[in-house]
Amino acid sequence: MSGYFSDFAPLAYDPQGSGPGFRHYDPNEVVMGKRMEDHLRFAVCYWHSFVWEGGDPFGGQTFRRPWFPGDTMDLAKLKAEAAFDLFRILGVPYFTFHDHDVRPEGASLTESRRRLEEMADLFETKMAAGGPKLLWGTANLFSNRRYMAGASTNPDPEVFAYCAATVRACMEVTHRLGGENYVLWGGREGYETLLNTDLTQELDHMGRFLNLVVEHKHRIGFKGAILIEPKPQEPTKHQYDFDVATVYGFLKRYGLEQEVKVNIEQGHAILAGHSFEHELAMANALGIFGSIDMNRNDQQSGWDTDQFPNSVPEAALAYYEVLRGGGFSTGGTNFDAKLRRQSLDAEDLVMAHAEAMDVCARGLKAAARMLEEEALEGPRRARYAGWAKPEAQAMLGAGASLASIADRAEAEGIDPQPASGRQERLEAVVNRYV
Ligand code: XUL
Ligand code: CO
Repeated sequence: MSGYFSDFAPLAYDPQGSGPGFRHYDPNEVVMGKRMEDHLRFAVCYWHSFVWEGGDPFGGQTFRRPWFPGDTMDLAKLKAEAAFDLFRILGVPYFTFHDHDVRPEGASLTESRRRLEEMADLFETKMAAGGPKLLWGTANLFSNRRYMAGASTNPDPEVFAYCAATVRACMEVTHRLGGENYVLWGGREGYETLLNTDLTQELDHMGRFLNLVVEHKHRIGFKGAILIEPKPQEPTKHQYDFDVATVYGFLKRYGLEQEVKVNIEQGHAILAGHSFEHELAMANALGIFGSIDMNRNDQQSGWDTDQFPNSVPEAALAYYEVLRGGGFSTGGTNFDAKLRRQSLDAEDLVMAHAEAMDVCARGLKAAARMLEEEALEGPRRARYAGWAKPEAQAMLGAGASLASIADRAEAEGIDPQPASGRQERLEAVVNRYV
């Protein structure tokens, strides 16, 4: 126990209460035949909650935490105590971390690995004593200046090798801790200017690196999913993992579409000019849906603001796509979310998560009702009903050709009649549920 959250007992489902607790998230409530906890699979991230100091481009640290600056192993252990205290108070089933969040970097690669392993020993004890499980681990290949020009896409091959050592250490610790996924977010995998960039070479290096990661996964017997997290820009001007469709094209090109899935973040979808539900639906359509980072952007800022989810309609449309695709398997709902820099207190950390969990619970329940009552699926099916007819199916079959279809169309003198898409009425249907 760190003492940092000593004002808080574990939060309970307390629908009528006014103190700290959940108003809508009851982990045991059964929704579409499954406990809510098992649907949502909440995870708290280590980095924004325990590492971020509250800085912005105009000013530095606003938060004061007893474990800052976290640059010794003793402070890293104090931070871990606080992190596991918060996990216990929230009752979340999972957490997520970067290597960089949990241990100070050592003087050499070997020392960095040993420090990570030492922290994993502590995590193992805490996890065995009823702590949360690991949703995913990941390596920070973007903060240190060595990654300034890229990680696996760096023009310097020594950086590629450094990344291999870092990712191996982090994958192996993730495996040891029973992690259910391993995430790669290409924070510096992109370019600032085409004037100095060999795009072809950088993409090939990234494809090779990801193949090496997948090979290593199989070599060590890691059964979790490897996930890429798309983002269009920030920190680089153009990131290679721009959005779900771009990642799919990349995976196909490097023969990895059966091996790698995506971790989709709401804020990254917004930056890419998409809605969150678009990215989720696209991943389901392409068969690469893995997990979600449930943090939104300010719609006006054009920047990755990583806010806690606070809109029930947005959450409902997101979980609608998750449920429509069959729900999470190895994935879950990770709050890659940070407090606003004026939210200084331990209470802010606790309640931001608790209220976000309530928003997700409301969204999930609304989504489940829309699905169960076929509020959208009925009209959707009706819209495509013509495709159930044998002559329609025949056009998609191997026996059809453009000419055979054209001949039939002319012979029958077909004259298609447009039907209403009923968009406003469907929007009104959604509003009845949220
Ligand atoms: C950055 C981001 C990362 C990844 C993990 O925008 O989302 O925190 O989730 O590296
Ligand atoms: Co993220």
